[in-house]
Amino acid sequence: MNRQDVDAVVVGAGFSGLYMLYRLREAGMTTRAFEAADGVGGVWYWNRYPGARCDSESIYYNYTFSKELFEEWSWSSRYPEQPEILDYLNHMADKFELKPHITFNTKVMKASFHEDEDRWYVDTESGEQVRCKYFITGVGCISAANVPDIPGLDRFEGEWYHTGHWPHEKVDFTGERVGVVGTGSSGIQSIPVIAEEAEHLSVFQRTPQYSIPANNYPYSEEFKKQVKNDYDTIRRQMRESVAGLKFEYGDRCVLDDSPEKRYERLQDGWDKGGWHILFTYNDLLTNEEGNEKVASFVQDKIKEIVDDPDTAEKLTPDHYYGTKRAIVDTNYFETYNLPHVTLVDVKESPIQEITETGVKTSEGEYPLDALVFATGFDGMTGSLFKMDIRGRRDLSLKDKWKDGEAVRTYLGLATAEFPNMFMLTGPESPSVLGNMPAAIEQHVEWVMDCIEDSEEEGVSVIEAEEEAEVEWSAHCREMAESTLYIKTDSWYTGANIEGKAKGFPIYVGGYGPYRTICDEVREKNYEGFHRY
Ligand code: N01
Repeated sequence: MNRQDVDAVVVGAGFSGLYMLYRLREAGMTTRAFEAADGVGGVWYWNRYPGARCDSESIYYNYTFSKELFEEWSWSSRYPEQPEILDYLNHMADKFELKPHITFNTKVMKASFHEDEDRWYVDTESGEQVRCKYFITGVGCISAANVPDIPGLDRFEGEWYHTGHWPHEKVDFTGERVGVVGTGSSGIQSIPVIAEEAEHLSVFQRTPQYSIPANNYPYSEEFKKQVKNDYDTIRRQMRESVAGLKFEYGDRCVLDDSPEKRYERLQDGWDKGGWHILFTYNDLLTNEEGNEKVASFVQDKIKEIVDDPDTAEKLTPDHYYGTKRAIVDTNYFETYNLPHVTLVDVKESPIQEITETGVKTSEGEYPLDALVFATGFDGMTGSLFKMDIRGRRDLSLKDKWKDGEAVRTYLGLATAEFPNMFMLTGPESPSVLGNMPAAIEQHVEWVMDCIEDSEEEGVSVIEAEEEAEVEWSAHCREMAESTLYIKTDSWYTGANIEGKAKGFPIYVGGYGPYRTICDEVREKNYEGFHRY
C-alpha cells in the first residue's frame, strides 16, 4: 500500500481543525488534514437551516490569534448568521493558505496506534493510509446528527431534512404543510423563519424550552471601527472569562435581591437580550430556589407573549433555567400567535409513526408535505465514535468509554492508552459551556506547546496517566454534581440519545480557571502525562 508519513494528522476543517493545521504548519511540521465535507466550516458547513446563526455575539465569535485577521474582518450584526460565519472561515483558510493542505470529501474511518513504532496509522474512506506521530481530532462536540428512529420515515412521500445536514440550495416551503420535530436551539431558530413561508406549520414538541430574545441588530460603521480598537480587551475577555465572552458572574445571588429589584435586573437582562440573564446571578446554576425565581420570570414572559393560554401552558418549561443549553431567539414564542402555526405536544400525545403523507400521533394525523428534524446531535462522543479509534493493544475508544459514565479523559485533551492523540474540545473539557472559538484557541495552543516541548526534548510518546485521568474525571463529575445541570435531561447528559448512558462529560468550572489548570500542568512538566 502507498502510505505517506507525516508528523501530524488533523481530522476536521472547522474552527478547531483549521487553527490546529495552521499552527502545525507554522511550526514546520508535515501534516495531513482530512475533512468529510467539500469545504471548510465544520458545523457551519452543515447547519444551513433557515435562521441558522450563532448565539455568541459576533465580535467574540472569531479567532484572536492573529490581530491582522481580527482587524480585517467586520461582522455585520450582533449575532453572526451561518453564511457569514462560513465566509469568515473560508477567509481565514484562504488567508493562511490552508486549503491546499486539506483533503476534502474524505472521511477518516480508522486510526490505530502501533505500539512497536509509536506511530498512528490513519485510514480514510478512499482507501488512503497515512502514518503519523500525532493524531489530532477536531471533529466538534455536536456534529453527529440524531435522526430519531420513528417507524415509517422511509415511507414518507414528502421531503425530509435534518437541520444539521441541510441542503446547499434554498429549500422553498412556500405553500407547503411543514412539520418541525424538536424545539432546541435549531428548532427555535428555524421555526419562525419556516413559518414565514409555510402554508401551515406543525411543531412537534417533546420538551418546552426557555428562550430569551436575541435582540439582534446590525452593527453601525462606527461600532465596527471601535471593535478593531478593542482587540486587546476582546482577546483578554475571551481568554480569561468564565465562558469566553464579556460576561463574568458578579457577587450577587438570586435571593440577595428583593422581588422588585430582582424583577428589575431580570427585565434589564431580557431587554438586553442574549445571555445576560444567565450571568445576572452567580448561583443560578447551583441554587434551586434561586433558579426557580429566574425560571418563573421567563415562564411569565412566555405567558405574556403567547395569546392562547393552552398553547402558552404547553410552551412553558418546568426544568431549571439554564440547565439545558440556553437559547436565544427572534420571534419564537410570537410565532405561535400566527393562525397557521400549530403546537403539538408529543409528550402528551406521542408520535406513533410517520405515514406516506404525514405524522401520526396518539391523538391524530398531521398531513405534511415536508418534515424537518431539529432533533439535535449525539453530543460530545458521537463524532469521535464515528471513527474506529484504537489505542494500545487494539483497544477501541468506543469500548474504553462504553457508556456516558465511562468517558474518561485527562483535561478533555487526552485519554490513557491512546498515546500522542489529542482531542480538541474533547469530552470533559469546558467546550460547549461557552463560546467555542475561545475554547478552541486555548486547546490548540496548549496542544501545540505540548508537541513543540516534546519535540525539543526528544520525547517520542506522551500519554495521559491512568491515575490522572481517573482523578480528572472524578473532579469533573463532582463539579457537575454540585450544579443543577445534572437534574435536567439534555444532550449534555446524553439523555437525548436512546440507549446512551447518562453522565455529564463537561468541565463546569469555566474557561478561565480551566486555562489556568492546563497552564499549570505544562509548567509542572506535563504533570499527569507519561512522557518518554
Ligand atoms: O438540538 P437539541 P439542537 N421526538 O438536542 C427533540 C448548538 N446549536 O440542534 O428536549 C420528539 O438541543 C428534543 O426534545 P427533548 C447548541 O449548543 C447552537 O436544537 O430531548 N422530539 C429537543 O427539543 C445546541 O444546544 C446554535 O425532549 C425529539 C430537540 O429535538 C446544540 O447545538 C444553533 C426527539 C433537540 O434539541 C443542539 O441544538 C443550533 C424525538 N424522538 C444549535 N428527539 C446557536 O448557536 C429529539 N427531540 C444558536
